[in-house]
Amino acid sequence: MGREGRVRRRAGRRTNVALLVLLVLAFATGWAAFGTGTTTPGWIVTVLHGAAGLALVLLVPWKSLIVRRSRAFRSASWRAAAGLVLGVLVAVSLLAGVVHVLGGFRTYAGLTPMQVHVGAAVLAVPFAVLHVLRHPQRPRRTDLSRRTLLRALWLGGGAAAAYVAVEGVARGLSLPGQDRRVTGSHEVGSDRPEAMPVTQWALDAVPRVDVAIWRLRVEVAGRQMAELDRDALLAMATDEMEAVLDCTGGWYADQRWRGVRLDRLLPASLPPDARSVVVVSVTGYARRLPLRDVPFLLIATHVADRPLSIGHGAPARLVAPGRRGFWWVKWLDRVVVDTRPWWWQPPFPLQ
Ligand code: HEM
Ligand SMILES: Nc1nc2c(c(=O)[nH]1)N[C@H]1C(S)=C(S)[C@@H](COP(=O)(O)O)O[C@H]1N2
Ligand SMILES: [Mo]
Repeated sequence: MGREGRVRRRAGRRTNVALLVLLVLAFATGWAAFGTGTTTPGWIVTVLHGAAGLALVLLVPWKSLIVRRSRAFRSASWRAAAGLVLGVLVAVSLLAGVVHVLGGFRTYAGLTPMQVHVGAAVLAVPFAVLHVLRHPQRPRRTDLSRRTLLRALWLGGGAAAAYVAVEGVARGLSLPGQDRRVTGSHEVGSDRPEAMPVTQWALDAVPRVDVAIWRLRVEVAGRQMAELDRDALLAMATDEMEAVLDCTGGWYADQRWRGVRLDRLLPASLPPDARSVVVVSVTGYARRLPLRDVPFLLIATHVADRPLSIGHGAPARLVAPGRRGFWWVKWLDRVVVDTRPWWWQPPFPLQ
């Protein structure tokens, strides 16, 4: 291999490594953005996510050189096909991300851009793993040169410029994107709960609840402390709070909720080793929250002064101000205080 070939190989390796770093960063910050409002601070994660994702586009000219020179690509082997699928999935995800940002919360042929965005990204994972295993890029000491650092800075600058450009398009054309929250969500149905989407996390479905036999049970350290039927709960439902329901599906709504503050249903003094509270739905869907959240939690029976609809969680749902929608458990069955830490659960629901 001549000098020219070596230089080309090195340039190719750097492009591939940069692409991999950006992909991993985009994937990780995407999930972190889903936690925003609970475990990650404000806009940093979503901006980093958008910039990392958009930076992929800047590397397309270099990547297409590598692809055109590749032997697998020239001989049209199945390995090239797998690489192509990866490229297409990443492109679809990226495009859907931008459509979500600019176009707002709506469906196209039954799917929201956010569903396509996350779906394509998750589908891309096995192809990305396969691709990296097939084409390992061994780092060389020369990769850590000043010139590489300079190129990384250029890429970072380009990513920032691309992000600002998308924001500029949103503002310049007054697209929905200009008003989205730091989580990336668009406003839908504030103060009009009937216009608010009915959303389940993944596999859950709106259940049938027979209010005549429905009870809300409260347990502390294995002992049942209270059991309320709907009338008993309604008689206590005098606490109000305004809170934003922000779904990772890409929309949010600001509502006035009414119900019973959770701390009114719990004994005044809890066991000293109590650490968390599990909020369980009649469907089995559940989230565990730290005990320090209790003073802010509402067991809601009403929204915008009207009883909750079944879709929105009747007879009662959790309102967890500041937390993303997937914590707002609907169709409550029981509330259980125990000694496990709140993080003793998958970071996102599985149901
Ligand atoms: C292949 C991996 C991914 C790529 C390349 C990617 C890329 C992008 C891009 C380019 C945008 C538009 C950014 C903008 O214009 O401001 C975006 C937005 C977004 N993505 Fe991803 N993404 C990926 C995976 C994910 C995953 C796995 C999630 C969540 C689990 C996610 C959640 C989001 C969210 C919430 C937004 C909206 C952010 C905002 O409005 O600023 N992404 N993504
Ligand atoms: N039991 C149960 N509660 C749930 C969910 C679910 O799938 N099952 N989805 C959560 C999610 S992801 C969101 S965004 C909100 C949506 O509330 P809404 O349907 O009233 O808009 O409910 C939360 N509570
Ligand atoms: Mo959600």
